[in-house]
Amino acid sequence: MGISASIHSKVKQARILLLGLDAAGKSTVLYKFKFKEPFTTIPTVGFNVETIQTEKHLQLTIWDVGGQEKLRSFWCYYFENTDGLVYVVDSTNKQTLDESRRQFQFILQNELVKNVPVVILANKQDLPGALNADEITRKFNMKKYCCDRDWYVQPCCAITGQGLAEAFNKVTEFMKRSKDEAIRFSKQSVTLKTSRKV
Ligand SMILES: Nc1nc2c(ncn2[C@@H]2O[C@H](COP(=O)(O)OP(=O)(O)OP(=O)(O)O)[C@@H](O)[C@H]2O)c(=O)[nH]1
Ligand SMILES: [Mg+2]
Repeated sequence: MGISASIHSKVKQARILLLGLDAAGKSTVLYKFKFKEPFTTIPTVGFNVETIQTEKHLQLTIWDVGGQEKLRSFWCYYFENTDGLVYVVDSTNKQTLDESRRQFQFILQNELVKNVPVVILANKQDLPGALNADEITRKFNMKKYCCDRDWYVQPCCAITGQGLAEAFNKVTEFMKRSKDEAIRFSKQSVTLKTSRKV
């Protein structure tokens, strides 16, 4: 886990997983963030993947996996080597919020994404009745279920792109922090091993 770089390249790579129920707006997020243009989506069967250079030395590979019910059992095949999870919620759809929360909490239990930082996108803020970030935070019981990792809830509108850059900046900041902590931890354990020998 953590941002990685090939020895031949200065550009670091990070793998981001974009999940959420069908029609939450994942593909709209992906293509708006990548191309900055309005995009007509169709329900994703399988996945879409795009690489986006967000900083001079950082490239994100974003995997957008279809969220229809029959496809959710395949989500776990994308978990390995994930550096950051961006979970998209349709903040207006009261009927699907409980199911979305259940799926989210199920993902968090998987060992392959243990401690992986999370950003929830509270999407469709342009529509009337959308729950705001505080309401989504409470509804998804973030303080309890994400107590073992960095997390953030970002309100957004995938159609206009509002909030998307902030969300991907946030997940990048978290990923860098967990990479720094991993380095610090491995240095500490080397120091401990060395001092034990003396
Ligand atoms: N009003 C509004 N509509 C949105 C927003 N984001 C997405 N949509 C619409 O929601 C519908 C579903 O969006 P998609 O991006 O295809 O949803 P998805 O999560 O990729 O769905 P699956 O591929 O089936 O998992 C589309 O009609 C989008 O135009 C938003 O922020 N506001
Ligand atoms: Mg899609």
